[in-house]
Amino acid sequence: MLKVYGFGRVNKGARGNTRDLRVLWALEEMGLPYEIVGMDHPNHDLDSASYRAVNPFGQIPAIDDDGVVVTESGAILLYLGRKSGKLFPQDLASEAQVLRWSMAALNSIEVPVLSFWFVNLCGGKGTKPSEALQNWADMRLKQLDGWLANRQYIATDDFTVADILMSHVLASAANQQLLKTYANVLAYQARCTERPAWKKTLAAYFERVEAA
Ligand SMILES: N[C@@H](CCC(=O)N[C@@H](CS)C(=O)NCC(=O)O)C(=O)O
Repeated sequence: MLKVYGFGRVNKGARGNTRDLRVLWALEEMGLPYEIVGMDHPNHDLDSASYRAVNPFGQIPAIDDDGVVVTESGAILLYLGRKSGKLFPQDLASEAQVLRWSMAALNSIEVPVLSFWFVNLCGGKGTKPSEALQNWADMRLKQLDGWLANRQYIATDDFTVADILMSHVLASAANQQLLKTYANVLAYQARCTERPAWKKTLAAYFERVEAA
């Protein structure tokens, strides 16, 4: 049985925003069976030698699919898409678009959004570095808004794993009030998160994961 290492207990600020949700959402969409290994973050479960053997970075998420260990949410989703044949196109040209937009989500968008969040968290709010990071994130989001003007989904005409990655990264941007003016991004984000599989995944997560 496919094992998903996700949070069982996590600090209340992170609860509902963690990257194991990307994997759980994909599995729900794909209808693949799995079991969750719930990790207690405040109890330092991620620092244990046994978990470091799974993920040397000591981070969530990770999967163990009958001995195939994969970490990094993007790599996991691409693996699951390939394995299930769902949310992942079969032709090379469309597959290239899914790879392209998965990378864009985790690199071109997540890096500035996360950097802005981190600098502010470390006391940098209102400083020049914070302002510069906000401008960087804003530039990428504006460009993304243009791309989404006539598109339902980010990579192909259908919903793919790239949409799970992009819409989850955009949720962090929304939490930092970075999305306000971008109508196409907002409509896209709503389109993705209105999906029953996302709602079911989030409800089950809140039922299961304890706040610390
Ligand atoms: N690049 C990784 C980042 C994973 C990551 O940052 N995970 C966070 C939770 S969302 C984590 O495990 N944080 C705990 C820690 O670093 O101690 C991915 O996309 O999977």
